[in-house]
Amino acid sequence: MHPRLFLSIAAFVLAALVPVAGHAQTKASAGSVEAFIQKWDTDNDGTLTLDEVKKAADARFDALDQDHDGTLDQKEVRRVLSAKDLTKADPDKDKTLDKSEYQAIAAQRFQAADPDKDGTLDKKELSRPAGKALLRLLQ
Ligand SMILES: [Ca+2]
Ligand SMILES: [Ca+2]
Ligand SMILES: [Ca+2]
Ligand SMILES: [Ca+2]
Repeated sequence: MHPRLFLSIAAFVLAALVPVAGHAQTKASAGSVEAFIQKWDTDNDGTLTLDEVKKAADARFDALDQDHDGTLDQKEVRRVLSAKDLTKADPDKDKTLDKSEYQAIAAQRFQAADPDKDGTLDKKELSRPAGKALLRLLQ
């Protein structure tokens, strides 16, 4: 095969592959909800209860608490909560979140993400905006 012809075929094949890669990425983000459920669904019923979500919140809190002082200051919590959300989640106004305050927002967002009020979140509920807002606190 003529090298130039080969190169143009190679370029064509590469161009054809790019949209496929983009598609795979969209799939991966949908799959991450599934992976998250699998990770925390201790009773393996395919949905998450508030108890299961609280365990995830607990682990996330510990991971965010980089100086291990038992609270999240504004800097530590910045990646998951805006300054406005932090103020709302901080009823004692000490500008930090302790674990019970963090659990309280997770519980609030859990209720918001459960419109059918059956006490569990399935994959569909977790994929909606309210479900995603909860997931931001947990992973
Ligand atoms: Ca479950
Ligand atoms: Ca801390
Ligand atoms: Ca506080
Ligand atoms: Ca539900």
